[in-house]
Amino acid sequence: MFTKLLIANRGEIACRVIRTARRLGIATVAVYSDADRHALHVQLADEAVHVGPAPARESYLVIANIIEAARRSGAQAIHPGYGFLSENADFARACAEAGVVFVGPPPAAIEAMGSKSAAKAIMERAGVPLVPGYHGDDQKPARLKASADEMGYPVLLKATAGGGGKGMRQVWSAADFDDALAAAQREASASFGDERMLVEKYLTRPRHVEVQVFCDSHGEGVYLAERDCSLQRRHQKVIEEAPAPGMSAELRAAMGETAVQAARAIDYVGAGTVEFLLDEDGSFYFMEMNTRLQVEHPVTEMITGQDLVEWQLRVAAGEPLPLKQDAITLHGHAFEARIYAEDPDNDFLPATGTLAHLRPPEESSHVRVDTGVREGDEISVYYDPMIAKLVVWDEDRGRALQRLARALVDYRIGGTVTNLDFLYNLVTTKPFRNAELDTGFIERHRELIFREQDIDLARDLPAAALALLLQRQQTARGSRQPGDPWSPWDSASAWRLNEPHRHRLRLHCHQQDFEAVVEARGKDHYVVSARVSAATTDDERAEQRQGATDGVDVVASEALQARLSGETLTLDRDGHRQRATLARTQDGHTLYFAEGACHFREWQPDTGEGGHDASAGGLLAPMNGTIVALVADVGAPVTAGSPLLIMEAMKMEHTLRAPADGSVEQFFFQAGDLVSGGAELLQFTPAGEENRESAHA
Ligand code: MV4
Repeated sequence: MFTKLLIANRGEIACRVIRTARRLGIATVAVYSDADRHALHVQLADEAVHVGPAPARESYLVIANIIEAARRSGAQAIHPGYGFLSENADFARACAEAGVVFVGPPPAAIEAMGSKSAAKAIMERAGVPLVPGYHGDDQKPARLKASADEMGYPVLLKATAGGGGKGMRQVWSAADFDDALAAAQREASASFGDERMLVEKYLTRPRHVEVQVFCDSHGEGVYLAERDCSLQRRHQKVIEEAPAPGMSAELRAAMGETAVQAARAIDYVGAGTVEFLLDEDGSFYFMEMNTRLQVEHPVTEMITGQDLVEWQLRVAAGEPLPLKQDAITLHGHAFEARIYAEDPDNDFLPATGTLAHLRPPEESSHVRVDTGVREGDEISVYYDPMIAKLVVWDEDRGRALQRLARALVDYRIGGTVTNLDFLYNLVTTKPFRNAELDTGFIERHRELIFREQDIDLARDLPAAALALLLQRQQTARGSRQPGDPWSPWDSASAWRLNEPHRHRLRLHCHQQDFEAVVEARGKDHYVVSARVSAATTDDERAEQRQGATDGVDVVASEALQARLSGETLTLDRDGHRQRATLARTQDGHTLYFAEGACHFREWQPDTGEGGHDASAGGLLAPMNGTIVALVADVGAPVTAGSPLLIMEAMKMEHTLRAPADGSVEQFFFQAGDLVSGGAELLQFTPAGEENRESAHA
């Protein structure tokens, strides 16, 4: 077995391979680009070699740089992961020429499967079933049409040079064929420079079922069951599961043996995946073969109990397959959800940002998180915006699905847009629960999946108000130098002699402004009122300040108590206790409940100069810095523009001024404190608002 392995990849797959190598006592070498200098996979590896600038084509894809990294580090083998150079026959050859073992198939096998049409021809000769159709060289329209007429409509025109769904066109009747063919040829010529077509029987509701195969260098080959990957969007897999729902033992054996037969047809060695289209009548047809370990391999690992990277390393080191076919047993059901920084509400555009808040669900024998990022990492613009693969297992599909839904809710990510809500909505639809799977699922159930999430103001608003207040008090307590813990000046509870300790908060959430009044009674806090602030424009707010417009209560005053410990908010609603996680985000906060999340921020009344809410920087630290002096007295009236607090940042003094006539209710920091950019520094009450809530109590 190798003593040192170089991983020619990044992100979650690099971390995953390193994890297995470490378990096997193999030293690891990471490679990294400029953008990945501080990435998790570099930190996890024993050594790391810089291979070039951020763009993959200048670093991870430069064969010479990867080979040089192996030479410099003395790695005996290279694991390519997936993507990047994992299916590059030239790279596999370069490894062999450099005397480094390529953890993957022979270059010839990679090449054989590289062309979809050549692959189909090889499989046809090997007796592997293909979709009924015509793959011939005679490309005369009459010949192509005759094949369509013979197999019956609908048919699918596929560009021979196409792949991954590109260059496909459905033809539903003979009358449409000529025009459709001409259009498909034009597209193929424009896209691939090759207008050759193949004609196939169109399967209207196929499933994408792929079989994991493994072959060693001693002529042994096995299959490790199948994965259903039908849930795809624009040919990108979204959710994968194993085993495929509804598979009989006979069908599993038939597809598995056919997959091994396909692998043998190209003298395969290593981990491979044979993709089939599974028709509604149980017929299955070869689609393509992937000559690498796939992204979704963990679901196979979860139901077989095997570590496929360990198998790869052993086979690459010349060892026989760890198990014979009859020793491979399946137990339970597994799902994988791909968590991405992308915006499902904006055509799944990749998102950017910093992972300001990142709390994966707790891992266990039921929950596995394969990730390559940590809290605080930037989502790189140079690579695939995958945050993690969330993998769950349980005894059967129903229980595994329950685990998946829960784990998606428990996955807390703040600072960038993600597809978590989309995934949760998808896996909780009835058709998915009923395993009504086929490659058109997402498109067909789009309305259901993108259903508007119910806004639960009665839950969100009081909780957000309490969270904000408790978080402020927690910050104020945390920032004060240890003084006299009993000094009333040191209290953050806004205790007032002979008066209810009431706090007025202005929140913006679910696209509306709200005003809430919270009363502190001992260690508990009660939401006295929470109402929509009718003021939605600056003028309306100004008018409302004159008391001209009252909001409408969205929650009756209720005995909602709350406590905040760290990030955990415990809410007690008349004895019904629930927990939520509070996270700061770039422009406010997010409260994560079991059933969903609520994003909110504080807003300040309009002062006429814009910057109406705290998050616009009115009373927030403009950047990291140090508090120099508190220049206003708590409770003393000040006029708009008066200096309230001075802080030093970037070698300059910054004075925070009163946004309006009014007074400072509370400073959250003292002179000498370090504050981070965006931190709320004080609570300011505009003139005429001090006792407003008493009018409404
Ligand atoms: C098909 C098909 C239906 N009938 N061939 C899409 C890309 C490539 N892998 C093959 N694909 C398909 N070929 C026939 N004769 C439907 C698809 C297809 C598909 C296949 C697998 C996974 C997702 C898919 C999404 C759309 C269409």
